[in-house]
Amino acid sequence: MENILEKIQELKRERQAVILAHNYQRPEVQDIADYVGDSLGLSIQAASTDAKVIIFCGVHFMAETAKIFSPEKTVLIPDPDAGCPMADMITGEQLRGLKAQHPDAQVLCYVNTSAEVKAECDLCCTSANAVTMVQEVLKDAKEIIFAPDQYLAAYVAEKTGRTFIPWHGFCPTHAKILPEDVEREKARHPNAVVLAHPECRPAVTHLADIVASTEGMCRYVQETAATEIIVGTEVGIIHRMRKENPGKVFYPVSEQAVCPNMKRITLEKVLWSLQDMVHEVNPPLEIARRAYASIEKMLNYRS
Ligand code: CIZ
Ligand code: SF4
Repeated sequence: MENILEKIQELKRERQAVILAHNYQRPEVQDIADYVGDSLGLSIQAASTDAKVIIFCGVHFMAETAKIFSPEKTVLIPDPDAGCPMADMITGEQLRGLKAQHPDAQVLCYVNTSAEVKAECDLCCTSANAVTMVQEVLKDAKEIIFAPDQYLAAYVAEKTGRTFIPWHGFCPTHAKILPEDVEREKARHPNAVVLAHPECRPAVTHLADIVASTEGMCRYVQETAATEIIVGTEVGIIHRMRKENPGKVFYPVSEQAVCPNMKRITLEKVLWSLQDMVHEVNPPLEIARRAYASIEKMLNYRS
């Protein structure tokens, strides 16, 4: 163990690399990272460093976003098969088909999409700013296509009173969280506050005290007076919450909420990635340029 950690640090210096870990990464991967956070925050943070190489410990679309923000840096993902099933539920071609059916609609896409899909959108949003984007940037839009997450779309529709032309994507990990899980944990821990991610089913978010993005959750748990918290998102985030809040107790709402793609990234793969300079993520320049245009419009509305 000691050995692999030392090797990673040594190679990181040699390559002038920065290591980013998403909030859902394995504890030991989070612990070697320079920054831990959500996909947009990490991509923005990495762009502001003078590193030559970014090692993105997360899923493919996140590494693409990092490359879109840092075209001059080499972006590597330690496992090229770490994809996001939700992002893969819509392709550029499918979105072009939907746009052809609704030529007057504005197209809002969640960050959990490929660069190719972002390039087809008018506007991108995160789970932290989706409500604001609809209320402010799209307030005059007559029709809005919202892809790919049907549950995030349902949550934003409830909050804003707007309806969307939906796409039927979802996150298989968050879909595993059921209302009975929330009821069970609430009964076990009656004083705990319940957090849920908006990728959860509406039947789950309706039972939560707070619905928030991963960064919103991390901020909330630091600020709240509550000392017991039931966490309704991917279990990996609990490592960071425990580290940042040693006096508080965290319970996963469901042990089933594990993203197998996030867990594909291991310390060994981080080491090999640095050693062999693999696996590069580099969307075509024209796609990256158009994807950036849809991301850029949300940068003033980050949370
Ligand atoms: O963009 C991210 O990092 C995701 C997918 C989740 C979140 O709520 O931060
Ligand atoms: Fe995709 Fe869900 Fe995994 Fe996030 S937790 S990367 S949305 S499958």
